Amino acid sequence: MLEKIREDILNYRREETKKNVCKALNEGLLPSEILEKGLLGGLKAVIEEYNKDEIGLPEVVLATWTFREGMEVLEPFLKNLEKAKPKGIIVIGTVEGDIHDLGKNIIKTFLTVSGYEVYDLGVDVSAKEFVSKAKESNANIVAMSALMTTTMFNMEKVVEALKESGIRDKVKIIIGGGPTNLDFSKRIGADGYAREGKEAIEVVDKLMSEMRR
Ligand code: B12
Repeated sequence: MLEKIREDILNYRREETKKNVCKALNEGLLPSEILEKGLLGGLKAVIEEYNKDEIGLPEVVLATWTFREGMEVLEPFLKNLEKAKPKGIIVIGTVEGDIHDLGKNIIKTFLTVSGYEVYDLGVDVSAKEFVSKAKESNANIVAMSALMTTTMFNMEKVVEALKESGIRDKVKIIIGGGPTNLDFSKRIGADGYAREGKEAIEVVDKLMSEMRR
């Protein structure tokens, strides 16, 4: 069944994806397994095809729509795993000028499933919006995504805006996305960086425990 879902994404079969995610859930497969081996497995294979120039951006868009429809079916089941008091509050978004959100949405899902309350500001989020939501929600963590070399520098604007608003010492900042790395996170004054979902949970857990000290 997981292989079928992977194939559905690779062939942009939206209805089949939804049906097969339901079937997999009915068969008792773990939601986390359906996410990692089925939906994400398919998406990663599509990105590989794109990187090898075997398909173009329109096909990637079709695959991302298919992935999203599968996620819509799966997400409530992932969330049901964790109902306890949240481990912390996170504000997440893709920075200004950037509309890539697949990676950000995956990180949001991982953090939600691991027990955090996550407020998603969406894409093309200004520094002002990050600051105002962080204040309003009493956030512990601000998480930013950027997929382009042209937009990654807007992350630094958010760090500066958090400083100017006086709440920099109340929040930890984690960043991620294609062109970013640990060095860059340090250079712009963020507190952490992660390459993917599991690592993001580890880094955020560590930042939370540093804050409690
Ligand atoms: C899919 C895609 C699109 C889709 C986006 C759909 C969507 N809803 O997101 C569409 C077709 C809309 C698109 C548009 C554009 N794109 Co585009 N796109 C891609 C592509 C092929 C894949 C990105 C992706 O979704 N990967 C899959 C996800 C799951 O991985 P990810 O995003 O990397 O996320 C993981 C990690 O990075 C990390 N992570 C991500 N965010 C965060 C946040 C935190 C806090 C943490 C801890 C971790 C983390 O964890 C994630 C999960 O593992 C990349 C090429 C590539 N190979 O990456 C180009 C790419 C990013 N796009 C690019 C470009 C140029 C564009 C356009 C300008 C194209 C155009 N000419 O119009 C527009 C951008 C418009 C804008 N203003 O943003 C360039 C950027 C080049 C650069 N300057 O750096 C790339 C690199 C392609 C290329 N080689 O030229 N794109």
